Amino acid sequence: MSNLSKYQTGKIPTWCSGCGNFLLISGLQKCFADQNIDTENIVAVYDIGCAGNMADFIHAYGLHTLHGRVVPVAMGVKLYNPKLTVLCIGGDGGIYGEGLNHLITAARANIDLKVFVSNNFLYSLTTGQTSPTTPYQAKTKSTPQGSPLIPLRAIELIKKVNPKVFAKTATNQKPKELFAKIKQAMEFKGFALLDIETECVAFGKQLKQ
Ligand SMILES: Cc1ncc(C[n+]2csc(CCOP(=O)(O)OP(=O)(O)O)c2C)c(N)n1
Ligand code: SF4
Ligand SMILES: [Mg+2]
Repeated sequence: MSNLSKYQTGKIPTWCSGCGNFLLISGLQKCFADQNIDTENIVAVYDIGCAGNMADFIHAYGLHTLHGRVVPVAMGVKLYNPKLTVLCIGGDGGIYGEGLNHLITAARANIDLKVFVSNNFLYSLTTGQTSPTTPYQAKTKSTPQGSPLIPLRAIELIKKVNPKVFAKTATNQKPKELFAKIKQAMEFKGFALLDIETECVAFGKQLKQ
């Protein structure tokens, strides 16, 4: 078994061909392999949504939680056993929408969680409704005349909440840089949020109309 395949379940991901989540999972598995983390010491906590479906594809301990509740569940795991490497994986809808208060709480307390947000600017699993990061006036299934809201700038918000934490943006357009930032987030001692901007190939086109 190669060092990398140790972190793979062998299940074929159900994401659309070209989905940015393929790059995120590859970056995470490569980072686990480079750091040679034992699968039994990783607990990945997943939100609900396309990104959250990564639960089936990473071989480690995993908890597939409720929409927006990934951070408090992960906090509980980390506080109970601080030796574990605890990750949160989810989308912009779950982590910046229903779960935003939890994200702020974890950042304020600088809980040592690694939060990876697959930010596709939409609720994708539910077929393309507006999320907190949908660009102003962009059309979505739930805002056919354009989103009337100013998008949330999560990285700026989290930095204001606690300037000591790691909070950075990455993009799927630059895979090498993305992999480097995943590594930085994983190595950071304390709360880390990596916002990964990505295009949903199934529903993202409507944002550009
Ligand atoms: C409490 C709760 N609210 C709403 C839903 C319905 N729901 C499932 S996935 C989803 C949107 C997911 O969007 P996001 O978190 O951005 O993930 P993506 O699918 O875009 O990766 C919603 C609203 C749910 N399952 N549970
Ligand atoms: S709907 Fe979008 S986010 Fe979901 S799997 Fe397809 S491309 Fe990825
Ligand atoms: Mg989303």
